Amino acid sequence: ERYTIAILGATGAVGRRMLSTLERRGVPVGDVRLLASPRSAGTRVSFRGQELEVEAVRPESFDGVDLALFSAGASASETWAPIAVERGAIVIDNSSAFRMHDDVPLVVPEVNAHALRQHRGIIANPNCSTIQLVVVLHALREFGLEHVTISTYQAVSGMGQRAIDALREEVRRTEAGERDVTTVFPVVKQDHHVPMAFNVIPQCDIFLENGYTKEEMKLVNESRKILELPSLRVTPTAVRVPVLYGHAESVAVRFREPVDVQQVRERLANAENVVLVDDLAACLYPHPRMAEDHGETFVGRVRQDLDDPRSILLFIVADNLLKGAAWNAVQIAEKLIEMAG
Ligand code: A2P
Ligand code: 11C
Repeated sequence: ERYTIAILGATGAVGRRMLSTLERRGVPVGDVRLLASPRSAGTRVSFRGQELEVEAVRPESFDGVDLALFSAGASASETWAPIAVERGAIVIDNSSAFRMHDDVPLVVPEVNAHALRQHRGIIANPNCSTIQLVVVLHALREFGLEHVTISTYQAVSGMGQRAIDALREEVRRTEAGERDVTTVFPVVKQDHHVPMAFNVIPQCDIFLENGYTKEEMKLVNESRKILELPSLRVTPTAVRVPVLYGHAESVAVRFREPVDVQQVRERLANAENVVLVDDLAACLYPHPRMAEDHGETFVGRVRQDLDDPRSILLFIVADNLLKGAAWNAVQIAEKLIEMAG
């Protein structure tokens, strides 16, 4: 059997990778429909040696579609997901629109593939910084997770294609001698902009009333839902850095009992789709350029807290557009196909 697949947001940073990931993987793809806004209708994109044309999304776009992968932002998902489901498609949604809904599974296949059985047409793909965190936490859950303290170093591609272009422009203009170069950071739609080139910005997405950013609260709430640990303590700080691809995270995990660092390393070395890179003699540790174009989550700098035998420090890196978005969505599609077969 071949599946008809639609990609909404096909011209975006994640949408393009959804298509290239489908191309590389063994998903039995029949017809592919590339959908976006009227702005980019007519754009040509190649898939398995063919030129496909991007269409402006309309309700009929979803007729006959088996799986619809969405990555066009939360408001497009709110509009189009119910229509796609009504027309018979299963939606795998990369936006934040439905993630915290009780009847929507929020899935990282290595962690909670079982939740897929409960879906009612929509499955949510988690936030990028959350996915790579829970892949690693899940591997260590047998030690008793109690408290996770995390600081992120997030690539600009998390904000979409426009931010990738904007960082390159800021670098060019700064190198040309312009001062105070700003474009779209930290939030495109916000009036106040801060230079991103040669800088670090402790704001990802908008601030909420509690003084945390939306990105920080996604780390808290989505991790609890995926791990099914509603009272897990998570203390987040999300930071944007001038990196194009790959989010990094400095994480301290406190367990319920004292843990042995060697046992932690062994668990990580054997965890599904985790690569332990931790050879200090060779100065080997994960970094974003290492993770670029890979589907795995990389972890290193594994060490014991200096004073607390219950805490372990880690450095976690993954390609935010792949494991953080497109690849995780395609993994969900593969699981659904496997479950149907
Ligand atoms: P378009 O190229 O027509 O603007 P990114 O995350 O890289 O910014 O990409 C966002 C993707 O979502 C693009 O493919 C964009 O298409 C698409 N998109 C944004 N808003 C809508 C919308 N209202 N309806 C359909 N597609 C949308
Ligand atoms: C970022 N994590 O790096 C964001 C992008 O909820 O899917 C993804 C936002 C989301 O800016």
